Amino acid sequence: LVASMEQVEETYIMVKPDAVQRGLVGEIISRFERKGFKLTGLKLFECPKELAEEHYKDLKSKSFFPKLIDYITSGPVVCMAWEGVGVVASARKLIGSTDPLQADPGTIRGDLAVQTGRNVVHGSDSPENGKREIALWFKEGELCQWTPAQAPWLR
Ligand code: FUP
Repeated sequence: LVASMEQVEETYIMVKPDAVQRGLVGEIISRFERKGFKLTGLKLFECPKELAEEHYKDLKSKSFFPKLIDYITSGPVVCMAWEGVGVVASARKLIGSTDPLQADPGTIRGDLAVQTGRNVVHGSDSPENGKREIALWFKEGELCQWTPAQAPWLR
């Protein structure tokens, strides 16, 4: 009842190229699926340089920006949109700290990565950025608004 009064949010989650190459796509998707969020968009995608630069535009002045763009465009990524109450902050918790060596065990980065520049997954940092990034990475028609069936065997 309390949850139903709270705001349903959406977040953009991306499996980065290193994780695709390492065969971690299923492992990473399953973390969000098992938590109980709703998947509304999913695609394997080769990111153009211009899109990577737009996605990370707030980091343009950073010294690591060119390397970050090279990394994100180095191979296919898996783009996802997830929906749920509190999904933005919760997904960030599931993902863990930006530096995988600081990320807690049990988080995606804590369990699966060692380098900040190869930190396997992205998650939006605010509901506003969730909306912005989903609009940036997905075309209209690629997203599915669906209501999970109330499976009688679970009740
Ligand atoms: P996060 O929100 O955890 O993805 O972290 P940021 O938005 O601060 O950084 C975005 C990406 O930039 C990180 F995933 C990896 C890269 N980065 C570096 O390569 N070096 C840094 O010092 C910080 C970030």
